[in-house]
Amino acid sequence: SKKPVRVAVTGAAGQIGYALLFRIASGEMLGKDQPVILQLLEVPMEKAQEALKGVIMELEDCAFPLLVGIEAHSDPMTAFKDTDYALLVGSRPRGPGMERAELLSINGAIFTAQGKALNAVASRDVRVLVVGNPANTNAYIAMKAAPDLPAKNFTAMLRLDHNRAASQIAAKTGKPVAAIEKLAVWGNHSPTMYADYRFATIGGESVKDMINDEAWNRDVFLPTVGKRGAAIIAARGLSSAASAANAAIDHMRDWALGTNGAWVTMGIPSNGEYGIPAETMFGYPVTCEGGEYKIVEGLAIDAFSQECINKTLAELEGEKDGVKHLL
Ligand code: NAX
Repeated sequence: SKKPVRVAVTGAAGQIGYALLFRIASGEMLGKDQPVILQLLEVPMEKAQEALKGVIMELEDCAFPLLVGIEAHSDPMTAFKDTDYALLVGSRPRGPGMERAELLSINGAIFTAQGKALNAVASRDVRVLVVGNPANTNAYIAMKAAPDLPAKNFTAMLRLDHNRAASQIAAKTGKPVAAIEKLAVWGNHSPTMYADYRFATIGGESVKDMINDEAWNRDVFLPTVGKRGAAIIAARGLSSAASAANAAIDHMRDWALGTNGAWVTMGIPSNGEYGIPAETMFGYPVTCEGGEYKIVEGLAIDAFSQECINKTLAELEGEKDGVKHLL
């Protein structure tokens, strides 16, 4: 049988953690033959640590055959020890009346500390996914704080946007969601992201031709996908959790086990592809194979798409600017 791998999850007692940990432990992320050790991080506050204990009791009570170890931590320097995968879910969400600069600086401190800890103690090959918002900029901060680790191993979650877009297209075309190929989401995990179905196909047929409605793309599809998080908060009174956890599982599973040629979206550090400045943590269409992702290159960018990409890039550059004093 396979050697266990270490999976660190931060914010483990939160909403997304509760929807995520049981699926990692059951083998949905890394495969039904891959034993895992969970290294769970929460803030040191007693309430959070108590809640984490409760989650661990439930994990134990599932008696998952693949779950061969569970650890509770309050310090990233121990939580990330030798970890092979790190899912950075915990962050400080924007509170009422909180200024953007304040949000960026609180999270800047969290992700600088976590990046440094990964740099110091994680596996040299650790694969990192940042879910906590602002996800792209938090991933960028962690990457910059971990100079001894490969920058390409730091990623941000755009997969929820990708899955939301796929689901809207399935509803519009009346086709099964699993039949949609070659979808892309560019940019920041925020309402500025650009979900792009110009290259998408269903059964070899162009989705753009099937829909054939530019006004729907601009006035319905993009705003629906962009504002989906807010719509869920309005309906549920809480932000998306199960769908976010599901997207995190999809992101890590595809990265680790491959996509067989299928396109998925990952937030990854740019090497200048599509004119995005190097190191920008940007959503790109990728394929994965052998534990590595590869950007889908050579796609034509028309004027409308360029405008959308410029807008989401400008937002990311603004966030980057807001944290540069921390790096
Ligand atoms: P919760 O508030 O339910 O849970 C967050 C947990 O993180 C809390 O238990 C908190 O104690 C812990 N935490 C905070 N700072 C920490 C730190 N420095 N180290 C360890 N743990 C820490 O939030 P939840 O609904 O689980 O959402 C978590 C994050 O995901 C939020 O930032 C949220 O904005 C973000 N999201 C990102 C999405 C994406 O697509 N990238 C979508 C869903 C979600 O909104």
